[in-house]
Amino acid sequence: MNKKLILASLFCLGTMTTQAQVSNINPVPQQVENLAEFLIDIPAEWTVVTDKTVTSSYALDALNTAAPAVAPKAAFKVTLGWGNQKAIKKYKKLVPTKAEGYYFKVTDKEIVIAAADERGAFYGVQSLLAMMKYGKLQTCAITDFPDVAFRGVVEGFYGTPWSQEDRLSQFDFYAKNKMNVYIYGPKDDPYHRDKWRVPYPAEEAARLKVLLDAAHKNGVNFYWAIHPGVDIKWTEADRDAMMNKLETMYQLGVRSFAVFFDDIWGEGTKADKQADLLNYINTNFVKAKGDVSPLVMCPTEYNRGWANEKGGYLRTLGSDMDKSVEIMWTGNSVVHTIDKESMEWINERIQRKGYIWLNFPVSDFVRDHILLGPTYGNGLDIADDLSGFVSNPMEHAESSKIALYSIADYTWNMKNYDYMSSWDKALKDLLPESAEALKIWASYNEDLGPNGHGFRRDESRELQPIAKAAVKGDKNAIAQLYGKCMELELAINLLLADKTNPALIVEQRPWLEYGKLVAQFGMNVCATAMTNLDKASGFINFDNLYKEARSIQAQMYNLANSDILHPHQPGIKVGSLVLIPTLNEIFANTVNAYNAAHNTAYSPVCEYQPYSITSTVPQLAKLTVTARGNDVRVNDVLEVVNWAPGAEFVINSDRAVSMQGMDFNFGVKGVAEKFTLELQGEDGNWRKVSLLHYSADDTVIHTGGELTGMKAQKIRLTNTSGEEVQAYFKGFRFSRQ
Ligand code: LOG
Repeated sequence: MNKKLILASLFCLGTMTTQAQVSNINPVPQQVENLAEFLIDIPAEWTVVTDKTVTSSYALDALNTAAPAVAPKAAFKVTLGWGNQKAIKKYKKLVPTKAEGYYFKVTDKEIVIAAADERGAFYGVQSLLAMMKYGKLQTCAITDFPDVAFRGVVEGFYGTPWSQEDRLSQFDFYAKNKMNVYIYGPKDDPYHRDKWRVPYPAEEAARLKVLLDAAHKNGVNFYWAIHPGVDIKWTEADRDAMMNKLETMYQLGVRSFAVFFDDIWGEGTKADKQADLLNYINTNFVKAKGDVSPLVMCPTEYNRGWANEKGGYLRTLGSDMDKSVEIMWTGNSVVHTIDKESMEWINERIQRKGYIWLNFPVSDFVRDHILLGPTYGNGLDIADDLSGFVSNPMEHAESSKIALYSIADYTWNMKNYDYMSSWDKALKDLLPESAEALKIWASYNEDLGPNGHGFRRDESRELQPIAKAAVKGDKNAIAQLYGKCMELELAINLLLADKTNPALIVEQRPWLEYGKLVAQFGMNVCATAMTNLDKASGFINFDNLYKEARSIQAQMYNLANSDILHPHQPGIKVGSLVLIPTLNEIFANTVNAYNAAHNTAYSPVCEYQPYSITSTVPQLAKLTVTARGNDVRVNDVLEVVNWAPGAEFVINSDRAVSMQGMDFNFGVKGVAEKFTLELQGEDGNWRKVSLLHYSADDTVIHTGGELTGMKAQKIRLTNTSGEEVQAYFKGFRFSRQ
C-alpha cells in the first residue's frame, strides 16, 4: 500500500468511528445496501422534487428545516414522495409495502425518499437528518419499515405528571426515533381520573391543544386516556358523562382515545360492563365520527399474576368487546419483561393480539432510584404476537429517553436489536459531549433495589469481577476499585459541568450529589484497606480515616433524607446492587481486622436499619421502611391490595420505641372498623389500640389517644372483618417520642 492510501484509510477509519453516519440512524434500519466507506459533504444547495399536490405536509416541512439552501436550479436533487405520487414513480417497486415503510437512497448526486405513506416519508426524512447530524452524508440505499405498528409511550405513572416542556421535547424525540404513539394518562391529572366527568378548565385545555399540534407535526398519534373506574356507575347518566367528556376532547382536536380500568376495585371492574361501555363508545363515537383511531383499553386484570381464571374476566373481554378495541397488557406481572409464551397466553384469552404496556423504566414504586441502564429482556421473536408496544417511563422525562431510545429501536427492528449497542447510542445521542461520563454514571444506576414487584436489573457489569476479588482482600482488586471510585467521581463532576442538556442534569442532580459522596466513601474505604495500618502515623491514620468514613456516611444520610425527593418515599440510592454492598463489606472487614490487631472497638456496621416488615399479604411483605428523625414511614403500594380475612401486616423494631402518633390511608371511607391494631411491648403482651375516621368522608385511619406513650417493638394490623377487604395502602406512618 502506498503512503497516500495508508493515510487515506487511516483518515477514513477516524471519520467512520467518530462520525459514522448510517450507524447514527435510530432505530437500526431493516436493510442497508451499497454502503460507502467514505463520507461526502452535504451540498451547499439542493433542489427538492415533489408532486405539485404536496403543498402542506409535515414530512416536507421536516425536510425543509434540514435543507441547506433550497435552490430550484441546484444540481443536487432531493426527491420526496409517497403512495402513488408521480415524483417517486421510478422507485415504486423499491418501496416496502408495509405501513410507514420507506426507501432511502443517497448518492453523490441525489437523495431519494420514496415511501408507502406520508408517515413513512417523514421517517425517511428523519433518517436523513440523523445521517446529517455530524455534517456529512454517506452514500447508501436503505429499505426500512417498522416491525410493530404502534410504538411509543404511555405517560401512565403515579407522581408529578410531565411538564408541558417535557412533553414537547418528548414529541420531538419520538419523531427522531420513529415512535408514533403517545398515550396521555398521568395518574395524578385529576381530569384523567378522579374528575373524569369534568371538562378541562380553559387554560388547561389550551395547553393540551398546544401538545396536540406539536404531536401532529411530529407524526405522533396523541391518545387521550380517561380513567373512570374509581367511581363509575353503569348507568345511562355516567355513560352520557363519558360521551360528553370524550366529545369535549374531540372538539379540542383529539382523534385517538384510550379508556383505563387499572388499579381499581368494586363495581368498575366488571368485564361485561366494561365491554358494553367500550362497544358503545366504539359504535356511537369512534365509528360515528369516522376520523378517530381504534380504541385502546387497559383492563383491570392487566397482567397474568392478577388474572382470575375462574372469574373469566379476560375471556369475557375477549368475546364481548369489539375486536377493533386494543387491550393493554403488562405481562406475567405488573412489572415484567415480555416473552413469546406470555403473549400466546394472553392472546388466546382476549382473542386478539395484546397491546403491551411495559412498566419500564417507570420508577414510581422505587422513587429513590433513577433508572439509566440498558433495556433488555424482552423477546426478540414477538413482533407478530402483539399489536402495539408502549413504555411507561419515569416522571424524569429527559432521563427516561435513555430507555425510550432503545424501546424505539426494539419495536422497529426486533430481530436486530442489540441492547448494549442501543444503550451506547442512546447515551451518545442524549449527551454527545459527555457520553463516556454518562455511561460510567449510568452503570451505577440500573437496578431498582428490593421492591414490591420483584423486578430487578443487573448493575455495574464491569465492576462485578473486581468487586468479587476486592471483598476477598485481594489488594490488587482493591486498588482497581479505588480507581473505579475515582472514575465515578470524575464522571459526576464532568456531568455536573455539562451545559448541553440542562434538563437531564437537573433531574439527576440529587443522585449525582449523592453519587459523589458514594465515590468519596469508596476511596476512603479502599485507601484504608490498602494502608499498612500498623505503621500509620501522623494525620492520615486509621482513627481519622474511620472518622472520615463516618462523616461521609452521615452526609449521605442527610442528603438522602433531605427534602429533595418525593415525601412518600424519601431516600436516594446509587450503586445499590454492587458498589455499596462491596464497599460496606470491605469497610467491615478492615474495621474488624483493625479491632482484632489493636484491641479496639470501632463499629463495623454500615447501614443501620432498625425496622423490618412481615406480612401474610404478599404485596405488603416486600415493602421497605424509611426512618427520618422520629418519623417512620412505610412506602406506598400503588395498586389494589387484597386483605384476606385474618391477613396481618407487622412492623418489627429491633428495640421497643415510645409511640407519639400514627395514621395511615387505605383510600376507603369507613374501613377503620374492619381492622384491629395491636402493639407488642417489651413484656411480650399485645395491647389493642382503637382505630377511627375523623368524619364519614375521611379516608385516613387515625389511632386513638391511648397510643401516645405506649412502648412497642411490634406493631400488628389485622383484617378482623371476617371478609376480604380491598383497599389502597398509602401514607402508613408513625412517629416516635
Ligand atoms: C399502574 C401504573 C404504574 C405502574 C408501576 C399499570 C397498568 N398501572 O400497579 O400506573 O405506573 O403499575 O407502578 C401500575 O401498570 N399499577
